[in-house]
Amino acid sequence: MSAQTTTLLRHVLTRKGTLVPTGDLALILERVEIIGKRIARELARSSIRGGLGYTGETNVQGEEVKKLDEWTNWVFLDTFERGDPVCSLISEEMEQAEHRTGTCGANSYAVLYDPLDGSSNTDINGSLGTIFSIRKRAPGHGTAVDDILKPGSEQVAAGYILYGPGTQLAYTAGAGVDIFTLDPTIDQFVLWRENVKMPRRGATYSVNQGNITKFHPGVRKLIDHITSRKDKSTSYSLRYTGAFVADFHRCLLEGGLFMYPGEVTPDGKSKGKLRLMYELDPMAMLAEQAGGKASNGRKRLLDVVPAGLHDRQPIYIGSADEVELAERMEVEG
Ligand code: AFP
Repeated sequence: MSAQTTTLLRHVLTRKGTLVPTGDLALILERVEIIGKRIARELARSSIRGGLGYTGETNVQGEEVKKLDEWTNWVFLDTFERGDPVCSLISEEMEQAEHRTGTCGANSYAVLYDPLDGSSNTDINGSLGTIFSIRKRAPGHGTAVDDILKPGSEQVAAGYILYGPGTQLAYTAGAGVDIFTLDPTIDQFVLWRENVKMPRRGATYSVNQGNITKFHPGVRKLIDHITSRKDKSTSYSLRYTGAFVADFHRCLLEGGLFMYPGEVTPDGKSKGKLRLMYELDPMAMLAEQAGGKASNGRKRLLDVVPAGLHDRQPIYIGSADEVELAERMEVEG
């Protein structure tokens, strides 16, 4: 370990201007860090440990559950068993919140999370992620979670862990975005980039273009526009991994646009796939903290008020220029 190495904990303890008091943030991120290490280690060997494939169950979203979805969700519950100052765990994989009632005091937090994002990639050794969002619980609220059903602008911290060739953790607590790389030789997340800024314009776009016939005409116009640029300086390349974390990570570092538009249903309404509170709000906070933007096509995502914990929304996220372009094209009808 070099004398210059800054571990995640050291960094959190010295970071100024965060929305979460340093002590609380350190306690929460120390747990998230353990979760990241546990999951990274298991993913690396899951193919030879019988960890791939489905459980045979469906989750609250009506999707088939993979063994790793179930296991990673359990890792959160287990690691936050003595959660102080985290009192509530709210997961994409669970219908109801789980509470650590002993710790639901005046100064407590909820962690909302997608334990394994991009789970279609598990069986092909593709990139995967974990997304987390931290919200302050309102004083006096025990197990009712209506205090959590607030816009994403109420988040006090958010981040993700990307399991790629290397494992990286990005987070913001309202004072910029910092990225750490897991150094396996010392089993520590080490600071890699501080106060990351997303370029104002990027050269890639990410979308499941196979769904194009289901999108609103505005989205098709946007894709036509993006794919019709002829000169190298204004044209775009398509990049899509099937894992939001991996695609967003590219946008964060190099700029560009990630979108998951609403699909127009037979009644003419458009519906997003990605989950507002577990996936979109945390990434929107990171994007804005890095100078980028996040929209549902009509308004700033962080202003959208959820009606329920498992709400979905369309998303256009990334460089400010591309997100503004999407909004101008009236992508959501
Ligand atoms: P899971 O987390 O349920 O695996 O879903 C992945 C995801 O929410 C997001 O990570 C991807 O960008 C998107 O769905 C992929 O969806 P499509 O397969 O429909 O393109």
